[in-house]
Amino acid sequence: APKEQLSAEVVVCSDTISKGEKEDKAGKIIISKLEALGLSTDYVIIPDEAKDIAELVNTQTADLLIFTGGTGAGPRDVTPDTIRPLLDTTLQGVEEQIRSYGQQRTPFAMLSRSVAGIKNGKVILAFPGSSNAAKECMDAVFPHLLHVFEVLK
Ligand code: MTE
Ligand code: CU1
Repeated sequence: APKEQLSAEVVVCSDTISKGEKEDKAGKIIISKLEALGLSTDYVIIPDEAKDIAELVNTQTADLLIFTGGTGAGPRDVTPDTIRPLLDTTLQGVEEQIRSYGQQRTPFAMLSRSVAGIKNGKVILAFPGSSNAAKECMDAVFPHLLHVFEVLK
């Protein structure tokens, strides 16, 4: 039987982009890659605020929720710290894949605290905010990550 279309929500976490001081590139790259894979997509920009991030994780209805930004080591980088305690399961191998793929391309990838896990049967990812890093993280895990939806049914 033909599979139902999977849905994704892309969340850009950035104080500067949410204030309109900078243009989003990473979120748009993620969207275009997801659409090329046949997913339906939605898009939102939020500041680097734990409250906004947690609300999205807790009320998530799309099959896949991808955050971009706030994974670094700065004082406003709260995306991983907020998401991780809310997850039901960590997809540790997916995190390892993101890190090894990145580190084969730039040693700076060691500074990302990317997250992959499951919450209420939905897949949650947190990628870095630079457009090149977001592109690399997408290439690292897709299309093979989509197999998780066969397992989650
Ligand atoms: N991961 C990949 N694959 N490629 C990259 O170029 N850049 C890193 C890292 N992860 C990078 C990467 C850099 S320079 C930083 S500072 C961290 O992600 C954190 O990014 P963020 O704070 O924008 O989320
Ligand atoms: Cu950096």
